Amino acid sequence: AATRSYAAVDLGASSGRVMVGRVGPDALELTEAHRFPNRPVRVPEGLRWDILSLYAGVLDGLRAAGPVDSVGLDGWAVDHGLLDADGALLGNPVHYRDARTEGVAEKVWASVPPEELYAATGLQYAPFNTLYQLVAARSSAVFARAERLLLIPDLPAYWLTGEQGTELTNASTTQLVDPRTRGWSYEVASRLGIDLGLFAPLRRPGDPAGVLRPEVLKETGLTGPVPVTTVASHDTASAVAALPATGERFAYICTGTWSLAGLELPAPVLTEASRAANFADELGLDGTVRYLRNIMGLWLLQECVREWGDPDLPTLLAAAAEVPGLRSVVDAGDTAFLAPGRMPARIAEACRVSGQPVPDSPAEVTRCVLDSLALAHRRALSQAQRLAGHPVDVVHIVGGGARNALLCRLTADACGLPVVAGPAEAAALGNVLVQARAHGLVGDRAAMRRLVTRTQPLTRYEPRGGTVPWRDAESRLTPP
Ligand code: LFR
Repeated sequence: AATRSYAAVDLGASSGRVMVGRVGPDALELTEAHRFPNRPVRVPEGLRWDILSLYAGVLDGLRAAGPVDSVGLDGWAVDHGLLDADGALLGNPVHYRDARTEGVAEKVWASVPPEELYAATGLQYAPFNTLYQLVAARSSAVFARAERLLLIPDLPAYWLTGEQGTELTNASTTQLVDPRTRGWSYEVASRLGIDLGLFAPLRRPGDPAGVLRPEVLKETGLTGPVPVTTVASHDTASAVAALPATGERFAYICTGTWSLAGLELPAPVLTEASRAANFADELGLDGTVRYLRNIMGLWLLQECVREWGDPDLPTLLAAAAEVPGLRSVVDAGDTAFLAPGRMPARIAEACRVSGQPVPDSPAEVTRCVLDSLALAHRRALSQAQRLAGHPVDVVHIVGGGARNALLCRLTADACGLPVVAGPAEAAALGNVLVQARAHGLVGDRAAMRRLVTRTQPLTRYEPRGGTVPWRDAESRLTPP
């Protein structure tokens, strides 16, 4: 039977990649065409993304991919580029870890109290939500010239096609979308003086997004027409779309720089208890709700490893597996760990302040980080089930952390639930599958997931040892 090829551009906080997915009635095969580093750059005005180097990586990747039936783009959320009246980029996009949003939330809350903001948008408090970034930028010189705002994956999509749009799943991370109507929250925007006309029209996964421009074809050696298809452009939404899940009683953890832990729901949870627990109602494929919490994720380890001069990771993880578990834990949901730098010292300090043994060697610090992540996964998933009234029997771990056996095993133990780990490239797979579906090659969301389950290697971890030690460890941390 016929197979088709789709290029998935997947932009992550530490690397970007162009993957080629071959899809047939009973086949799904992903190969890497090109991977390139994403290195944020600190300049005097702050922390910035090198978006042009990422775009060069996208073009290199499309050249390496060769002939494809369509291209889709996904990437990290909340960040954006500003364009002037001629459609030219105004400076480098600001990194969500930049300090410009410090103290901004309090200003916003003076106009729209946090309770009202949550009831209207269902988004968790995070200092970097696009809303706070826009309020922080409002009086800057660049902002005065801005006529258009494009979210990160929509920006290279514009450069490839000449067409502008705002993809809905990613728009739901701006805190300017109402998760009930799945449209803009005009009231929140107007009360904060944010002009929604800055955003290009909304488009949904599956919508056509233009064709590669003639110059792009020339530069990549591709033969046109090559359509660009809108996918679930928030990387986490793409990853959730490709979960190897059956039925409804599942939870997921998308692991990478972040851990996004939660549930897929038919409708948002907007209760005050949910706000107090800081859960987000982000939008997923087909109008689903990704009810989840942001946990610091492997960022904690990446930053330690950077500080230690990049030791061999498998060796470090093997040593961490030998360290006695749960000696010290930190709150891996704490935004105190958001900014880069001095991570081992900050972790040690958090242990000291909470009266626990201070981890010393890299193996001990690594164990503390992985125990803390597993504990945060446990806490998020048990709260999500309770707040949504949606019990689960299994936890899917996808993304880079699915390759980290120790993290998967500890998460199974902490949650007291079986963990199914994989696929690691879930975001790229979700990107490919939404393109394939738009072109009639796969059926509905359930059929997409069945195809992932049948074709991708998965590893199952059964919980061991009971959850009592985890409950005890939890009591050492202050409640969220
Ligand atoms: C993961 C992710 C998260 C989002 C964070 C910042 O890559 O997209 O979902 O909260 O990055 O954009």
